[in-house]
Amino acid sequence: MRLAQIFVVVATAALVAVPAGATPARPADAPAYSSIVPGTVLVNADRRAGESLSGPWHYSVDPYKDGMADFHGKPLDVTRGRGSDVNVEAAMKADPDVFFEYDLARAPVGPVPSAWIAYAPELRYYNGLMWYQKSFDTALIKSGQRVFLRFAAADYKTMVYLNGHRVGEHEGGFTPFSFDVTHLLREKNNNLVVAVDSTRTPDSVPTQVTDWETYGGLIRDVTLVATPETYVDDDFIRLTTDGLIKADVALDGPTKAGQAVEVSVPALKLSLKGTTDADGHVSLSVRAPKDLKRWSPDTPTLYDVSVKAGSDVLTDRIGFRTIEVRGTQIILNGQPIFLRGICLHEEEFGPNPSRRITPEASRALLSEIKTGLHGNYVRLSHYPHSEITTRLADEMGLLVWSEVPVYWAVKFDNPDTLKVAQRMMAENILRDRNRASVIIWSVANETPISDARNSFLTALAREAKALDGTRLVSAALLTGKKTVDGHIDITIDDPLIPELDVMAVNTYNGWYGNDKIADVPATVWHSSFNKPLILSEFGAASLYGVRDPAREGRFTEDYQAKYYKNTLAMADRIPFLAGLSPWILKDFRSPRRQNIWQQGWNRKGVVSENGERKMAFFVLSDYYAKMAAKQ
Ligand code: GCB
Repeated sequence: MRLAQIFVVVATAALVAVPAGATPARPADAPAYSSIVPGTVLVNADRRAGESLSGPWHYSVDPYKDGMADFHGKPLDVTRGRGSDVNVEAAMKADPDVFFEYDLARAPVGPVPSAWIAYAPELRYYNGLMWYQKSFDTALIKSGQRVFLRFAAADYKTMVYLNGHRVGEHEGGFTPFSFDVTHLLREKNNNLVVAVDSTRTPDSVPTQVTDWETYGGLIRDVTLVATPETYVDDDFIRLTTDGLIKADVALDGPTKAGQAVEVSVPALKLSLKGTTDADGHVSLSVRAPKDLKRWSPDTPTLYDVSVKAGSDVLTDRIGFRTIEVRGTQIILNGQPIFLRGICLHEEEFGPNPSRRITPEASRALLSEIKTGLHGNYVRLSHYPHSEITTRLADEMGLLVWSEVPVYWAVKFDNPDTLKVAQRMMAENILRDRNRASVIIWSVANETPISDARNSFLTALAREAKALDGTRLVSAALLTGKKTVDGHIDITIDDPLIPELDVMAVNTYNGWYGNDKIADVPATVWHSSFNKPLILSEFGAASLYGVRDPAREGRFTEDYQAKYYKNTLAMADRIPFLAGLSPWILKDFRSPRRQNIWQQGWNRKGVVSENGERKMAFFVLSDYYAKMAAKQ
């Protein structure tokens, strides 16, 4: 893969008010997606100097989107309304004739990051537009320094106004975005207004119907990130299968061309040096030293790495490992590995989650997989999870499947929907390409086959490869089934498979459909592709503590445990199987699930929402422990 393919970016006016630099020329062979890759990557932003804007923010509901349009629906200039720099209280005191229908700086207060559903009982089911406001001082204004306003994620559409100026907007609920606000900041009393609209539409990604809670709001950290004027905007540092450590670096700023760059790994006595081209890019490589300790789940070695360019020094902790497929096997560092995993939604333990993923919350979830289940792998479904989680997976030694929310029936025939999905995928890959834990980029989940879907997903799969040729590409697929000679017979034949490195199938025989749970172990699987298969989902629901050993009825722990035993027995008979991620670690909120056992929760967790282990947990844990002992 060539750096030029990655970094051909356009700082579109829609995205940044103060463009991040001149637009580099687009080489003739650059793929068509390049124009929608965001202008500012700000790689590794969570390790840069800056100031946190997390903490208490004012919030104000706007279900009729009054701040966006007048009473006849004519669009409003928001910088003259809620996005203005007016102090409502002072203005009304100063002039008795003046009035406003809003007062963001005196609206109620809630914590950021957090979904707003936890702010007040009446917001529990609120989906729509929410205005946020925060006043802050900053010590970051210095000559020769740039300051970016970064959102680690906001769900779903975000419009940003600073000190009465429109800064930009972003669509997509799970990936980071940044704006250069150097020229808009003042030292005292900055007025930051952010409108977040959680409304899903038929054209959004995902659409209105999913099987999880829409956690609207500023769900991840908001920060001011400081960099020198010319800074390292992107780097991609990895071990390749031909034994090289490669580093691609892209600078942004007025002196990005002809700049000396040095990538060092002091513990390995490695120093890669070069000079950037006219676009601010440089590609470096060196043979990996013999004493390199490869990252793996058993030995999650991370090295301190620094990237120096001019006055910028960006540090990271990076693991080096290779991942590839050989026939029906997944190969980590040259050795076959079976993925002992489980799926995970981004939802913390507890009775009232609000997608508040702190390092402690993430560690609690991942520890249950790594230590509790003896796992080596997690499927972060169904959208990019917090960078806190992928960094922790690096540190703890868990392989990761990372996914974009092209879920069920998105508008495959809408080119704008494809652009949204492409941007999300690019933002996700550019954020996490340096995480050794991430081995699979997934482009979709359970999508209905059609020509439009096939070409939409083909475009995504090819882009994932173009952005990162070192990882595997997959998608969670569905299959048909037949009954042949009294057994369930499944053939994997999705037309997308030629585009994928790894086949993945969600299968629920014994839970959904008419098949008897007793017939599941004898299921025969066929594949005409010489590729590895992951069972990316299987699962059954139970309410923790509900037992029925005699009948083993639905929604009891006994049923779920039996389902796990039988499905794992089926898995044992699939010769091309390379991994498992049953559905799912923890019971999670889903408004679709409303029977007496569920009441707004999908109960397919092997632990309850509070972390109590169900019988199925122990079935899986024993199975993985035995497998780990053999590997
Ligand atoms: C699936 C979906 C997942 C659902 C799960 C279920 O196949 O991929 O998002 O939550 O089934 O519980 O039915």
